[in-house]
Amino acid sequence: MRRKLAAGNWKMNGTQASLAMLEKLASDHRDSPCDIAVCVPSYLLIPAAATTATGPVRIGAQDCHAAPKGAYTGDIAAGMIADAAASYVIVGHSERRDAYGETDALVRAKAEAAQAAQLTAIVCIGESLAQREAGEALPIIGSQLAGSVPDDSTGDNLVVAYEPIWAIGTGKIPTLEQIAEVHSALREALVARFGAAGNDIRLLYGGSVKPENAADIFATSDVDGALVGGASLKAEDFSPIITALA
Ligand code: G2H
Repeated sequence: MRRKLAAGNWKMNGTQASLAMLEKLASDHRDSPCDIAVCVPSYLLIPAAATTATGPVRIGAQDCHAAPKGAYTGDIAAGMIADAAASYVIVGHSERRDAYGETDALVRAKAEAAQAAQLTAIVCIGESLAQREAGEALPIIGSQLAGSVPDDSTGDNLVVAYEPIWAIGTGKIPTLEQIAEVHSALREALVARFGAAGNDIRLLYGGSVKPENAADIFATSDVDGALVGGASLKAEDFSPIITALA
C-alpha cells in the first residue's frame, strides 16, 4: 500500500520567519495518515529540519548536484542535504530543466546521488503546452521517465511527480481524465521496468494544486498525492490540501 504524500515546494520563497508555519502544520496534522514534506530553499534546510524533527513534517531540498563534493560553486551535494537531516530532494523540476538546460541524464545522475545519500528523490517530469497540443504528451513523459529515473529505484527512494509545464503557477490544470491517463501510463511503465516493485513508487500530480481542486485531483486513479508550489507557502492553503489527501 502506497502512503500518500503531500509535498510542498517553496521554490525561492520563504525566510526564517516562515518556519513558524512548519510548526503549525506539524501541530495541525500530527495524526495525519499521510506523509508530509516541505522542500525549502537550501539556507533553511537545517533550521527547518530542526523545527520539524519530532513531528509528521519532513524536510526536502529543491535540487542537488550529481557529484558528492568538489569545486561546484553555489551548488549543494545530496550528502549535505542528508547531513541537514532532510529526507527528500526534488530533481528535474521543469524550472531547472528550462533555466539550466538540465537533461534527463543529468536529472538521473542527481537522483542517483540523492538515493546514494539515503534521500528520497522526487523526480519531476512533464510536457510543454506545444507537446500536449501536438499529441506528444505520453511519449514525451514516457521518455523523460525512462531517462530520468535511476535503475535502483524503489518505493522508498523514489517519488515521481507529473507536472505539466503549462499548469505550473498558471492556475490551469489538465482535466482529471488527462491526469488519470498520464498517471496510468506512468504506473504501467514503472511496473514494466521494476516489476511488482513499480507499484510501490508514488506518483504525485503537480501544477496549480489548490485547496479548491485538491479533492478532485486526489480522487483520480493512480494519484498518490501532490507537489504543491504556490499553495504550500501559507498554512491556510497547504493545510486543507493535506486534509483532502487523508
Ligand atoms: C509546480 C508546482 C510545484 P505550483 O512547479 O512544484 O508549483 O503549484 O505553484 O503550480
